[in-house]
Amino acid sequence: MTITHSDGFPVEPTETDAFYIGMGERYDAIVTLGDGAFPLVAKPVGKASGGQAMAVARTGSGAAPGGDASPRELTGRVLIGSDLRPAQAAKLPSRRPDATARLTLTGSMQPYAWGMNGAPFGKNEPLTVRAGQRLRINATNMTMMTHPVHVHGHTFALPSGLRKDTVLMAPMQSFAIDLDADNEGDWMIHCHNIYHAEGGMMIALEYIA
Ligand SMILES: [Cu+2]
Repeated sequence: MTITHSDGFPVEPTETDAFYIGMGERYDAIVTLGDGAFPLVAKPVGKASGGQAMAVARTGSGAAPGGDASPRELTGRVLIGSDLRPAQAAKLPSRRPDATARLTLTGSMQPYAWGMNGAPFGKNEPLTVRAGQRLRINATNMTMMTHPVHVHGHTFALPSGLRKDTVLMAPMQSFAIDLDADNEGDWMIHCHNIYHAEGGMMIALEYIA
């Protein structure tokens, strides 16, 4: 398949066998099918059990694949979305950041407690920005799990220029994300695994005068 868009923004079309998608991420893919009935399968990452989701794409006659079909592509080239390259039209205009903020993902399964910047939502300090600023958020995942980080009200650019609104952060991974503060209000930044967000992995982004 060929990935053409990430979170609605065009990317340099990229061929892959499969891709890793986090909660809240969206990808557009072009799939070229032969003649028959084919399984489209999603499996959880890092779980020995838990089953799989499957759809059948049919272009011709023949028996449908069974519910346990496991296409070999799932163990082929598996794309991580943040490795995609942006299409030119998706890039933010080049600009130095006016302000920076720190965003650290913290917490663990034992005890089951998640936070941002060292405390759960409600006890952590909101990030702040002024209208019109380019804000650079230096994000670090200090946990041993992967978290899909989602920003409300804005989209952001990774250092590659890739434009997204939700990005998977691997354990101990860091990167800067840049956003233009062009949507005044109070917004949430949260892990898109909602059970983590409900456990405290959220922080506010507030506009100040
Ligand atoms: Cu999470």
